Amino acid sequence: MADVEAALDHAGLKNPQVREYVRYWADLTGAERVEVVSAADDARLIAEALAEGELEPAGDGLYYSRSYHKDTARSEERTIVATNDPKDKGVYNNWRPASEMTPLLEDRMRGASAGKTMYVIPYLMAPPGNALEPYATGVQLTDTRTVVLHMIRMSRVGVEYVENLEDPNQFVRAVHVTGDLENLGQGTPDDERYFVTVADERTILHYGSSYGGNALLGKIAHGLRQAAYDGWASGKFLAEQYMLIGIHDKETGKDYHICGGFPSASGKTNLAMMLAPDALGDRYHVSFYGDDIAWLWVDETSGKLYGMNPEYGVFGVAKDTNETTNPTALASVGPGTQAIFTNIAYNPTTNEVWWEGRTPEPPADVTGWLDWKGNPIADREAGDDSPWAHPNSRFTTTLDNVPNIAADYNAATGVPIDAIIFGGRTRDREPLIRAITDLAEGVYDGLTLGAEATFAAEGVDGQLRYDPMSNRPFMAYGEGDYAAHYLNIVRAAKDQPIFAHVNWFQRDPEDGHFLWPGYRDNLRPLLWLLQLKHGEVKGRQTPVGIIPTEDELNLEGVDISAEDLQKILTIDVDRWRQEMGFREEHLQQFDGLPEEIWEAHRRVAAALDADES
Ligand code: GTP
Ligand code: SPV
Ligand code: MN
Repeated sequence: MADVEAALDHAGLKNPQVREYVRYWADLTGAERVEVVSAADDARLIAEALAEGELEPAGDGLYYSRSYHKDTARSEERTIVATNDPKDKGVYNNWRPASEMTPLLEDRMRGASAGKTMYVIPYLMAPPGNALEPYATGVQLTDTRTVVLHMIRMSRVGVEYVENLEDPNQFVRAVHVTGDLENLGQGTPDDERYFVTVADERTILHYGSSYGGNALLGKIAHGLRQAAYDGWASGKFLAEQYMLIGIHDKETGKDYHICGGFPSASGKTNLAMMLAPDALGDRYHVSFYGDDIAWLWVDETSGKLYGMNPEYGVFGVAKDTNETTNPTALASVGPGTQAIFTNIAYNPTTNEVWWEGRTPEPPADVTGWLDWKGNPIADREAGDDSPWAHPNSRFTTTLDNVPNIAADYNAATGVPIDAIIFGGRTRDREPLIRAITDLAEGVYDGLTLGAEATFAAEGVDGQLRYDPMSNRPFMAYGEGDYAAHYLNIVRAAKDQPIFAHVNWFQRDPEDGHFLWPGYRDNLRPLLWLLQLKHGEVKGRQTPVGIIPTEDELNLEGVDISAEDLQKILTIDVDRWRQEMGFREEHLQQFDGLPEEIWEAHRRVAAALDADES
């Protein structure tokens, strides 16, 4: 058995509550060794992972990893938010009683780390000194070295984060046990996996995966699910699957901040890394604060709505990332960045990597190339055109590597929020942008976000479904309470943010091409939104919000046909009337939805009925 005390002493970890927690789980999982890690251990851990074949070299200071082939995305079905209070049951949180889940997970984890090292990862999900720091400390335990390497890139890791806590017990206990991946029955009726957050005990118990949001517990389980629950229980903040960007206007010297939610694999990272289009680059600069999570609160001194990114890195979708779509992402995983690629195609002879959309065609000479499962491309049968990279393959890099990282991203204060946007992959109905100035209508719009699900979750790709606030997979308590809490937090702010719904993914029904070029050009509708907020443009009022007129939108240098443009700036009223019926059914599932949300729904429905255009 591991000498836990010696390992903790060696690391100088003194917090008695953390020590007791580590002792308990080392004993239960039967780990052979215990090792406390800090970010400074990265180089040594990388060397060990390379020596063990857990990582492979992918160029100067770059690494490649492959996950088990049935372990490549989050599992929504196996994810549960448990508490001790049945009133916390919602529609999407898969609520179960804590008293049922804790013993079940302990059974799965008992002895499951025999022969392995249990790594202890003290982490902080906040810029140091932030007002929400008391909710941001955690200690992840994991039996997988590559998980440690990802955590070091995605969060602030070090023993110092758990020493000198005001309350030594106020840290999230985040236990990750991988299990025997080849024998877990993933996706079958005998699925052994469980990804549980026991929210009112601030304990996370994840068993059966070493991939992404199933395994990097600081990120999704703490940063979104646990924090959403804490934010509600304390009445102090929101934790949302939002990107967060700054827009600097060099002409006026003003800075704006926009945050917003798109469902998984629907464009948050790309928007946050956006370069201004060439025609607008002299005037505007976009800076990156966060690409996946934002915590929002009302700042005590200014009374304004503030936001910050609790993460320290990017776990970004590789597919379609290239010099045109996202040069910033490529630079952030360039030579020397210590980035890790997962489940893309790899050539061990040349150490090159490739994914769909990296170049228009895959490498012509297939010699040495392996697909994401490790199978040689050269051995493929004729006609096998399955992707070389998994569609949910990703890159992992720290914020310091992102070329457009905001100068003040690490500041304790966070940034004031001017606008909140929602969007998703919606092939029809949703125009390029529609602005909403009323708080309840904005929250209503978020709650009725409908989009195509993506490969970021197992088995749902392409399904049209509602994804409230892009938080469906991360809901931690009842949706009615969630809506009320959201309204309360934002309403308390002195300057109200403007809301908007955006859509980069409308398609031509005939040939399927995207009507809007997207990527860098997405800055244009956002600039319009800020102008609208400041009364510089008026737009056109429709039953579902304010839409830009063609001449209000700066389209200098955009490649779009007049017909496509007209389409993305128009509302299909009949289609929207039909949508209202679906929305009503969707909202009816939620207990205790605030009356204000229903009123917003009825207002929009009545406006659509009255519309004669
Ligand atoms: P998660 O990390 O899963 O939460 O995803 P995300 O919302 O950060 O998604 P990301 O920005 O990584 O984008 C996912 C996919 O959408 C990538 O394949 C992008 O290339 C593609 N994408 C992003 N923005 C646009 C856009 O404006 N237009 C089009 N057509 N595709 C886009
Ligand atoms: C998502 O799926 O929304 C992600 C990636 O951001 S994961 O960390 O796998 O959840
Ligand atoms: Mn995400």
